[in-house]
Amino acid sequence: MRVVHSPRHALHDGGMELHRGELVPCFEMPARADFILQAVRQAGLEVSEPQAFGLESLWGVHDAGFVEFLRTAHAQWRAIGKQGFMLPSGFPARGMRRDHLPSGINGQMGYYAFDAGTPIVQGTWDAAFAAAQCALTAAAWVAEGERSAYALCRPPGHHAGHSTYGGYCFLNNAALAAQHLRERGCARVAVLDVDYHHGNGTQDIFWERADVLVVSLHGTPETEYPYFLGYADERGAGAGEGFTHNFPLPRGTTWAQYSAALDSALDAVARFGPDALVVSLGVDTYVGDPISAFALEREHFPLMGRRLAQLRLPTVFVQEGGYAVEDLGLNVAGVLEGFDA
Ligand code: Q9C
Ligand code: ZN
Repeated sequence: MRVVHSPRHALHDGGMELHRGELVPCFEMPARADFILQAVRQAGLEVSEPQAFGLESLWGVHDAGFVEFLRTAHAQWRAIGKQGFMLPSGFPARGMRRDHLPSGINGQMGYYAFDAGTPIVQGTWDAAFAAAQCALTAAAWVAEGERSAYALCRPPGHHAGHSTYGGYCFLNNAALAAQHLRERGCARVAVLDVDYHHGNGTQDIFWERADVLVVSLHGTPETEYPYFLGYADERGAGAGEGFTHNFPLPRGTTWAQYSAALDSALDAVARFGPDALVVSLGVDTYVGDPISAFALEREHFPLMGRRLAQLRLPTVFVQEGGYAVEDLGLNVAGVLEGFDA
């Protein structure tokens, strides 16, 4: 399978997040992509740079005002004399003006963000836009007849909604891939999200749509990020009712338990009868992950890839999370090699 990746990911660097009461460098760091790149090259996969898609390629998934905010946020921050990374410090909660966009940059951050762990730095927009182009390029390859492709995206995307960012995500790379496939002849597209965290952004984007199925397996939001979405009773609304499926699993979930839930998730995908599959590939389900609590071991990732291949669908893999940086490459390559085996 071919790999698409942009070195521009490295422009998103230098941000800090609040972790257990301390400001620490983000777990989502440039070295993640370096380790993955090394492992996929080691596995003999060919790596290319993305094609150029314009800003308008984002409109099918994201709100134009939100995109404009992301594109100009750091320049606005510098315009008020600030430097370094930007984090929001106030959010519109119950009883507040949720639909009013303040004119100042701090209020705008709180309006569009849903956590204080997703810093924007000077290079964030360029890196996030390059990651989106990687996902669109992988989708284009599959639309043109490739059996599968892997978009090595960084920053990740599945927490980013129609007009929201958070969870280290700015633009929803997997949703962009799914929308691209829809526009290139696939009548039905399934997104399967195996990242440890619920893909709340992808769910938000396709919530009322019957043409894109969203299936996510993840740590239960009762105790795990993003806490406020990803419960089993969320099934879509309007035309999209029944086209969202969530499989929340407890901390400590082992491969035996995970594998049973994966079977149910794959059944839901197969019943939908899609023309193509997008996999939101987070490997933060790994036992060694520093911010997650499942117990998957290295040998389980090729088994996961094998099971995904058994759907016999044209498949776009999009990189999401995974923070055990030194083991990340082998775990990702394990899924891809299991798929190709
Ligand atoms: N200080 C993805 O895996 N922060 N995002 C957790 C740690 C949010 C993870 C708290 C984790 C988001 C793409
Ligand atoms: Zn994750």
